[in-house]
Amino acid sequence: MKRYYQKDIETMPVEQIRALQEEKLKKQVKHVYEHVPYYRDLMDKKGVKPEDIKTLDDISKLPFISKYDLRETYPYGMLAVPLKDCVRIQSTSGTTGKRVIAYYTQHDIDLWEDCCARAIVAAGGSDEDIVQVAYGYGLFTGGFGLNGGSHKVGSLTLPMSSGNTDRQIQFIQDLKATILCCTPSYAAYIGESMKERGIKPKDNTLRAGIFGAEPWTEEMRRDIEKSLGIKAYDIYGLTETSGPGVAFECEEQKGMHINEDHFYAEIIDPETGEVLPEGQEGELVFTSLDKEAFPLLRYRTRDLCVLTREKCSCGRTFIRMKKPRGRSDDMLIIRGVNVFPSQIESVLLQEGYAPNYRIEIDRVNNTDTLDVYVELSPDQFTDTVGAITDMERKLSAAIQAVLGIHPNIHLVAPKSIARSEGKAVRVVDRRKLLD
Ligand code: DLL
Repeated sequence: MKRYYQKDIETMPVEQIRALQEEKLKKQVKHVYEHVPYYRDLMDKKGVKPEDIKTLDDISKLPFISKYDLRETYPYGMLAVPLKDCVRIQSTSGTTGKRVIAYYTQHDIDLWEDCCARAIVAAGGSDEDIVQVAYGYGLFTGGFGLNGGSHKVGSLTLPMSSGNTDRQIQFIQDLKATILCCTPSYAAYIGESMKERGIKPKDNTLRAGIFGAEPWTEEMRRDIEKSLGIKAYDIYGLTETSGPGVAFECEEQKGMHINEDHFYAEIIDPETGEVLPEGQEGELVFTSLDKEAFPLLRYRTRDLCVLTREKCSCGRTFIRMKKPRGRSDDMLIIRGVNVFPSQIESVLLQEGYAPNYRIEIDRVNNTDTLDVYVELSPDQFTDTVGAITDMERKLSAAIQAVLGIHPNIHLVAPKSIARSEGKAVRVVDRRKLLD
């Protein structure tokens, strides 16, 4: 039996979705123009007025918003309602500059939690489930977002937050959790830790996982599914649009359905800003159609991906986004070649290594160097130098075949690479320190 959280909306005919989006867009542009002086100035400079937005396609007349604008308006410059109407603030970690502060009215929280509830139901969740939320709680949106969604579904919610892996495993075992929500890297770590404790995948009650907040490959998905004995679903979102739940996977797992009644998605050429046709890869841009407090119009996410409207057999009509390849600013240019960390991750897992690795880039005598530190599992570990050198050579050739550049591979001892309980940091680019 197919299950939806809000069937009428999730399976709405495409023409109806577009009509709904058009209605909401017109209202939203007016709301922002009237209440956010910063965006009004941007629109005035472009010579566009709310009345000029008559159809969905007119959205291309509107100016983009980027992280730059959020920094310029920090902390309250994008607020579109009186502060007293807001009930919550969430924020990004601020590792790449000033934090982004997102504010929510109760209506905004409700729609955000609905989005997360849809994701949980799409992953097979119901009021019979026990949902262990091991995303961080606090300013990060992961914990509270999935927590709220789980409540709406009526599932028994375990607000674990991230970390304390022993306790995570104990709760999975003792309380018989059925759905685990955390980052994919933390899921891999929990799977590894269970194995170390002699808990076999069939010995735990988990049957699904809802993992996101960082890029992860199909190989990583299979690895986690095997180690935890579950089906692993992807979930996407960002603080600027509310948090997790902007898009989610259904049982088909062929891309994530974007909650189009709340978010209008575009793909643009990151260089020119031109809107690209469906199926072409580019930068994902979101417009929040009905958020009240922090309604960003045409927000440039810097995430690179592809949209498709191909019919999905789950019955949902929402457009799907493929797994994002990473942020445009995650792309490394090494000796003139574009490299995404996810390409390296795919090869490592295909070659039978666990997803414990660190990528280091440096510049020596004006030439970029690429070093990949890959951890051996206890089964792979050997202290025979010849055997290690052979394995390193083989892995190096496999990565070179994909990237076109030679990496220096360093196979390192089990447990020597730090595990992640949240978003994994796997790249150290020392060139940035030199610039
Ligand atoms: O990571 C919200 C979230 C929490 C999503 C829990 C999913 C689950 P931020 O910290 O603002 O918000 O980071 C947003 O993370 O622009 C992407 O680059 C990346 N990201 C999020 N989900 C995925 C995913 C949360 N499923 C940024 N695949 C986004 C790839 C993702 N990247």
